[in-house]
Amino acid sequence: MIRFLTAGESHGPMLTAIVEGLPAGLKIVPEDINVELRRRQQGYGSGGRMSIEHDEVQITAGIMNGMTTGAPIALLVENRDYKNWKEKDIAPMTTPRPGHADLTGAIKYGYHDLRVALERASARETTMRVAVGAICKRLVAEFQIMVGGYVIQIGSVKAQFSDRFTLEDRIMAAEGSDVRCPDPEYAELMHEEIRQAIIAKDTLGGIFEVVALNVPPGLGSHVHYDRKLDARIVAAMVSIHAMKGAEIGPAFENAIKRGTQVHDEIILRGDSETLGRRTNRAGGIEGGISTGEPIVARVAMKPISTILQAMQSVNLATGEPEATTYERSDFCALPRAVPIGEAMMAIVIADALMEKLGGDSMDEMRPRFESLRQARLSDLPMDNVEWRFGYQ
Ligand code: EPS
Repeated sequence: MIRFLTAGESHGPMLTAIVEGLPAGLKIVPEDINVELRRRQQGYGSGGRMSIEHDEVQITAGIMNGMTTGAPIALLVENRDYKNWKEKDIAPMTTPRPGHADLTGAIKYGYHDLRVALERASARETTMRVAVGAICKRLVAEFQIMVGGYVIQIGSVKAQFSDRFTLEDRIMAAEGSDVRCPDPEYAELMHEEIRQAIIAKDTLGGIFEVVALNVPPGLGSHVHYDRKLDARIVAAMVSIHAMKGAEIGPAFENAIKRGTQVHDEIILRGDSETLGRRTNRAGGIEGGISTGEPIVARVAMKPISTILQAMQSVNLATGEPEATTYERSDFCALPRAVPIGEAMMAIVIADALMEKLGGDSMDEMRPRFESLRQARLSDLPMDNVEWRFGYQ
């Protein structure tokens, strides 16, 4: 339903996105997008580039007087660093960095200078994902759906949160942390972990969680692989630069437990009418369909592959073994990765919501949202004698 494309290179003149499929009548002002762009630029462990860029969006199509028209929305963010690079006469890069797209990009496209691959493979591209995600966040917020995230692990420092620390409170608390970790004690340990990595001229990865709250039950589907909401979320997360794994809920922890210790028991709430769950180890999705519980995705980011220290490689021009040379980069991008994960979650949820509700305008979507079937006994008629299982 919602399609988007991004274009642009890391040090080219600008980044562009076009997003299509949003309804008419959604209020959007540039500040809605700029807030998210700023969040993506903050965090301890960044390299020098973030002091050059001050990302600000220009909306060039699809929004009139602060309201979506239903037409494709075009967005543009300038690269301030472009002016520093356009005059530069940079020697071709011929020694690929392990872990980056330098070598694989060159094998695939036949580049003679590895810089051509890295310019597009750079995580600078995520600026536009965050811009598109900001619009999708606005859309889902109209239906009280909130998307947020926080860091749970950096390097070897793994935060443990009490169950009493609600997801909403974690999201709020993370906002005040320069490592985007909601617990100040763990945040300090993570900060120190990054500081030590910087001293050691190395990089760090980690794990963050992205959550979507107040998602109605019934988004996604069990009927086909490409309609499953969990599959769509995992694919969206792993499509982000340096993200190598994603799970819905504590999937890998669940894998080593018994079924009775994993599945979320179904209960009747106090009104004896609404169905609920005692726990949410399924991460808000069963059978590829949202349950109505919070959707929780955990995402694993590898350490950034541009490293101050040299790593063994081969100079493709000379054919000789050669160590990599340093390129400016971030040391740890976990804090900055969270808003990107949120953007991808918002895009998937907005897409699934549009699919469920249909409609060309917000006015059409609202009453349809109100009439969605809920996890209530009265919404689950089991009394139709004609509509039964059978293969006749
Ligand atoms: C990146 C390398 C660095 C990062 C960049 C991603 O850029 P530069 O080579 O200009 O120092 O700062 O990320 C961004 C520019 C950004 O906006 O996030 C890379 O190679 O992936």
